[in-house]
Amino acid sequence: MAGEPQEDCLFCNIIAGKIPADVVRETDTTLAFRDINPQAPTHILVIPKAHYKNAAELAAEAPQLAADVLAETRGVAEGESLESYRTVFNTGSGAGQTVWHAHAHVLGGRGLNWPPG
Ligand code: IU
Repeated sequence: MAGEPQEDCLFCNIIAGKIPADVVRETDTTLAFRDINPQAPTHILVIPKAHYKNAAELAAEAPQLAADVLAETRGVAEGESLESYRTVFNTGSGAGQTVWHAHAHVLGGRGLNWPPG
């Protein structure tokens, strides 16, 4: 059920402390940790602690939590002293989503091209 922890979800298991992660920030409702396969000098994921399968479901069912995630992307950027950065929510497999727990990528520390691939 949306919002409930999923046993087979990688990010739920990181939140539960069952799988280690390089955590950089935490609030009551969100967790931010370094991506295991960084695509930029800074590549941090911000996730809601409650399980929603992607940004679309999160925005529809828990808009305040979606706002918390967005606010934390700014916190991450400030914490990493990023003047320019990109926030990405891959939503759906066609857009490159591979982990089915909503997450924002915060990418920075190098120039980023537009449009993305
Ligand atoms: P995506 O938007 O669903 O493709 O992003 C999933 C991200 O999760 C991706 O950048 C992976 O490198 C990252 N990740 C991780 O940080 N730790 C893991 O154990 C696994 C994936 I699996």
